[in-house]
Amino acid sequence: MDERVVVAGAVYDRGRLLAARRSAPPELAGRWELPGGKLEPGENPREALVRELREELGVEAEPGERIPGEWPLGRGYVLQVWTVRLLSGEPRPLQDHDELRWLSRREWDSVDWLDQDVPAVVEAIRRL
Ligand code: 9L3
Ligand code: MG
Repeated sequence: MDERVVVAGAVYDRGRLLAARRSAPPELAGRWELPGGKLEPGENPREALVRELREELGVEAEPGERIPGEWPLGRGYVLQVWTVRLLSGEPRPLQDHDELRWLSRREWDSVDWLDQDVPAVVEAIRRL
Protein backbone atom coordinates (compact mmCIF):
# COMPACT_ATOMS: atom_id res chain seq x y z
CA MET A 1 0.00 0.00 0.00
CA ASP A 2 1.35 3.40 -0.81
CA GLU A 3 -0.71 5.38 1.63
CA ARG A 4 -0.46 9.06 1.08
CA VAL A 5 1.53 10.77 3.78
CA VAL A 6 1.00 14.09 5.55
CA VAL A 7 3.97 15.10 7.68
CA ALA A 8 3.76 17.35 10.71
CA GLY A 9 6.25 18.76 13.17
CA ALA A 10 6.24 18.75 16.95
CA VAL A 11 8.24 21.97 17.15
CA TYR A 12 9.80 22.49 20.57
CA ASP A 13 11.34 25.54 22.11
CA ARG A 14 12.19 26.08 25.77
CA GLY A 15 9.83 23.44 27.10
CA ARG A 16 6.90 24.41 24.92
CA LEU A 17 5.17 22.89 21.91
CA LEU A 18 4.08 24.97 18.92
CA ALA A 19 0.39 24.87 17.96
CA ALA A 20 -0.93 26.47 14.75
CA ARG A 21 -4.52 27.50 14.05
CA ARG A 22 -5.72 26.70 10.55
CA SER A 23 -7.33 29.41 8.44
CA ALA A 24 -8.20 27.06 5.56
CA PRO A 25 -10.02 25.12 4.23
CA PRO A 26 -13.30 26.38 5.74
CA GLU A 27 -14.17 23.04 7.36
CA LEU A 28 -10.86 23.02 9.26
CA ALA A 29 -10.53 26.76 9.93
CA GLY A 30 -10.26 27.61 13.61
CA ARG A 31 -8.95 24.17 14.58
CA TRP A 32 -5.38 23.75 15.79
CA GLU A 33 -2.74 21.42 14.40
CA LEU A 34 0.89 20.48 14.37
CA PRO A 35 2.10 22.38 11.28
CA GLY A 36 3.04 20.47 8.13
CA GLY A 37 1.49 19.16 4.95
CA LYS A 38 1.56 16.73 2.07
CA LEU A 39 4.63 15.30 0.44
CA GLU A 40 5.45 16.55 -3.02
CA PRO A 41 6.56 14.05 -5.68
CA GLY A 42 10.11 12.86 -5.08
CA GLU A 43 10.33 14.16 -1.51
CA ASN A 44 11.01 12.05 1.53
CA PRO A 45 9.07 12.92 4.69
CA ARG A 46 11.89 14.83 6.38
CA GLU A 47 12.50 16.95 3.28
CA ALA A 48 8.80 17.67 3.02
CA LEU A 49 8.65 18.71 6.66
CA VAL A 50 11.59 21.10 6.32
CA ARG A 51 9.95 22.66 3.24
CA GLU A 52 6.51 22.92 4.86
CA LEU A 53 7.85 24.61 7.98
CA ARG A 54 9.82 27.04 5.83
CA GLU A 55 6.74 27.88 3.72
CA GLU A 56 4.18 27.97 6.51
CA LEU A 57 6.20 29.46 9.36
CA GLY A 58 9.26 31.08 7.77
CA VAL A 59 11.72 29.06 9.85
CA GLU A 60 14.63 26.74 9.22
CA ALA A 61 14.12 23.57 11.21
CA GLU A 62 15.74 20.20 11.76
CA PRO A 63 13.59 17.07 12.12
CA GLY A 64 14.67 14.75 14.92
CA GLU A 65 12.99 11.47 15.84
CA ARG A 66 9.78 10.17 14.37
CA ILE A 67 7.03 9.94 16.95
CA PRO A 68 5.89 6.31 16.70
CA GLY A 69 2.46 5.85 15.20
CA GLU A 70 0.45 6.84 12.18
CA TRP A 71 -2.95 8.48 12.31
CA PRO A 72 -5.58 8.21 9.56
CA LEU A 73 -6.77 11.47 8.04
CA GLY A 74 -9.34 10.13 5.59
CA ARG A 75 -9.18 9.90 1.79
CA GLY A 76 -6.22 7.50 2.07
CA TYR A 77 -3.97 9.98 3.89
CA VAL A 78 -2.10 9.26 7.10
CA LEU A 79 -0.44 11.68 9.52
CA GLN A 80 3.19 11.07 10.53
CA VAL A 81 4.89 13.30 13.09
CA TRP A 82 8.52 14.17 13.79
CA THR A 83 10.01 16.12 16.65
CA VAL A 84 11.57 19.31 15.34
CA ARG A 85 14.24 21.69 16.58
CA LEU A 86 14.29 25.28 15.35
CA LEU A 87 17.57 26.33 13.76
CA SER A 88 16.71 29.92 12.84
CA GLY A 89 13.80 32.29 12.54
CA GLU A 90 10.81 33.07 14.70
CA PRO A 91 7.68 31.18 13.55
CA ARG A 92 5.03 33.39 11.96
CA PRO A 93 1.71 32.31 10.40
CA LEU A 94 2.62 32.94 6.74
CA GLN A 95 0.27 30.50 5.01
CA ASP A 96 -2.76 28.41 6.03
CA HIS A 97 -2.64 29.61 9.66
CA ASP A 98 -3.84 32.76 11.38
CA GLU A 99 -2.43 32.25 14.88
CA LEU A 100 0.41 30.43 16.58
CA ARG A 101 0.73 29.56 20.23
CA TRP A 102 3.50 28.02 22.34
CA LEU A 103 1.95 25.58 24.80
CA SER A 104 3.50 24.32 28.00
CA ARG A 105 2.79 20.78 29.19
CA ARG A 106 -0.13 21.87 31.34
CA GLU A 107 -1.59 24.06 28.57
CA TRP A 108 -1.60 21.39 25.88
CA ASP A 109 -5.39 20.95 25.95
CA SER A 110 -6.23 24.67 25.94
CA VAL A 111 -6.75 24.83 22.16
CA ASP A 112 -9.24 23.03 19.92
CA TRP A 113 -6.93 20.51 18.21
CA LEU A 114 -8.02 18.72 15.05
CA ASP A 115 -9.39 15.36 16.18
CA GLN A 116 -6.76 13.47 14.19
CA ASP A 117 -3.91 15.41 15.79
CA VAL A 118 -4.88 14.71 19.41
CA PRO A 119 -3.12 11.33 19.80
CA ALA A 120 0.02 12.73 18.15
CA VAL A 121 -0.08 15.81 20.39
CA VAL A 122 -0.37 13.63 23.49
CA GLU A 123 2.79 11.79 22.42
CA ALA A 124 4.52 15.07 21.54
CA ILE A 125 3.73 16.53 24.97
CA ARG A 126 5.09 13.43 26.70
CA ARG A 127 8.40 14.16 24.97
CA LEU A 128 8.54 17.80 26.08
N1 9L3 B 1 -3.75 17.63 8.48
C1 9L3 B 1 -4.05 17.22 9.74
N2 9L3 B 1 -3.21 17.45 10.75
C2 9L3 B 1 -2.02 18.08 10.53
C3 9L3 B 1 -1.69 18.52 9.21
C4 9L3 B 1 -0.41 19.23 8.93
C5 9L3 B 1 -2.61 18.26 8.19
N3 9L3 B 1 -1.18 18.28 11.57
C6 9L3 B 1 -4.72 17.38 7.40
C7 9L3 B 1 -5.42 18.63 6.98
C8 9L3 B 1 -5.62 18.46 5.51
C9 9L3 B 1 -4.53 17.52 5.06
O1 9L3 B 1 -4.03 16.90 6.24
O2 9L3 B 1 -6.88 17.85 5.28
C10 9L3 B 1 -3.41 18.17 4.28
O3 9L3 B 1 -2.81 19.17 5.06
P1 9L3 B 1 -2.29 20.55 4.42
O4 9L3 B 1 -1.39 20.18 3.28
O5 9L3 B 1 -3.50 21.31 3.99
O6 9L3 B 1 -1.56 21.21 5.55
MG1 MG C 1 -0.10 22.60 5.93
